[in-house]
Amino acid sequence: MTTNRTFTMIKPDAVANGHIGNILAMITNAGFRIVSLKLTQLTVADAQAFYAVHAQRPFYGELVDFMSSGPIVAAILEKENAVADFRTLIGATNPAEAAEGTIRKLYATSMGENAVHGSDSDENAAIEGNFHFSGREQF
Ligand code: DAT
Ligand code: MG
Repeated sequence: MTTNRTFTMIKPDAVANGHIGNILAMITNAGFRIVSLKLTQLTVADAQAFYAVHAQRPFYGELVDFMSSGPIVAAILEKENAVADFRTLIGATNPAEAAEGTIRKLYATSMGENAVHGSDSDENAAIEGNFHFSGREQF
């Protein structure tokens, strides 16, 4: 089943580098509607839980430290085919491989500090959105 929502985070590198406005503009110009939005910071425990699927990977500790290192922007986004279209908009995980014009090509600094998160499935989009936002915060 395809739903029409995805979940994103503007990661600590992109927030620290002053890219919140430009990234949100790219997202809305690409046709996504903002369902939920906030500036927040993950605790270490939050980051460990959010990325639990990667717990056995060698970069997990680095990823958890980075994602809890400063404020992020969390958002739920709505658009037809949201998960796949948003992955296209952000580009490849490694910014060196990201297509021209993608958010990661423009704003990511490295594989680990790659500016934005995008859900990889409808199921995870719902889990991740509900991790950050209550039902009352989803418009
Ligand atoms: P994506 O964020 O494109 O869905 P992923 O789910 O495979 O990528 O990995 C989650 C995050 O972990 C990714 O955005 C950055 C970090 N990461 C992934 N592979 C990495 C690696 N080989 N070295 C360092 N960080 C990595
Ligand atoms: Mg992923």
